[in-house]
Amino acid sequence: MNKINFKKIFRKEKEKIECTLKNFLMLRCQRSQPLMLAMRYAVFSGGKRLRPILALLSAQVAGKENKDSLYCACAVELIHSYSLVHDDLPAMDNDAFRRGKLTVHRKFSEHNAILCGNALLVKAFELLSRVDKSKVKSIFSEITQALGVLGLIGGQLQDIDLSKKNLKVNPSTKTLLSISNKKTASLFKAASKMGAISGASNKKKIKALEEYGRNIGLAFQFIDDILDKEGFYRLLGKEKVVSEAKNLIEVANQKLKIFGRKANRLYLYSEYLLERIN
Ligand code: GRG
Repeated sequence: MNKINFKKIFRKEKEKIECTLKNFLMLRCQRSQPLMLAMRYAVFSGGKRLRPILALLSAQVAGKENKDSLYCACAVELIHSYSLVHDDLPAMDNDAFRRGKLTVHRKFSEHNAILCGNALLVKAFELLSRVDKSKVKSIFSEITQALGVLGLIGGQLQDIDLSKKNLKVNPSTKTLLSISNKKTASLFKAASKMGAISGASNKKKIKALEEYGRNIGLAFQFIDDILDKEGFYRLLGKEKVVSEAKNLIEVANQKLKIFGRKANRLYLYSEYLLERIN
């Protein structure tokens, strides 16, 4: 499979995700209310959809993609969108722009942004509640772990504490790793594991894809830091961070060995992430 094919695959997966999200966020009766507009603005403003694509590819590699895979993929993207809306708030990063556009609180006001984030999280769980009875429990368990104090919420708090202290001290690699594992890698890990659970019931396959997601998620953060000249980039310098990202991607790819050629799409996904810095 070559790069052109992968672009095609990527586009196809993205279309499925856009279509499901659009249908799901078409709240007919209240279409023009500021809250609904804010929710759609948050979700449809040019995100790359990396996490839901990972969920769908994981389902395909583990076994077979189905309706549940799409629910998991879209729920993860709604949660990602929620986390960005709240991350931008004045009490957090206080950002005016995201993806080149005004942040949700700047465009729709702060209270709408807070409620928009909350509503997106609730919507994500509404989608997940549609998953088949036999899988819904393990999927809920995975996503709640990823979001809790040992995941996104804990990582966000650690990050805020750090930025307050940062004027005086530089973070250690250990602290940055802990934040990145919680804030970023945990949602990638949840995406690949939930996708895998939706597509198969073989524990070994699910574990391998969970490990792939965790490593690729951390690699994504290293790469993001290089692009933004922040975090690991500032701490370790470009050369070291590129080399660490490559190592992590290598480790992630090793986890795919058990799938043989069926994992080709995920090898290309790994390559795609790395290409962002080339
Ligand atoms: C979700 C329960 C819950 C709590 C939220 C606010 C918060 C707690 C966490 C913040 C997490 C955060 C902002 C992590 C940053 C991760 C990151 C590098 C995002 C950028 O990802 P891309 O490049 O984004 O995939 P696009 O724009 O493509 O969607």
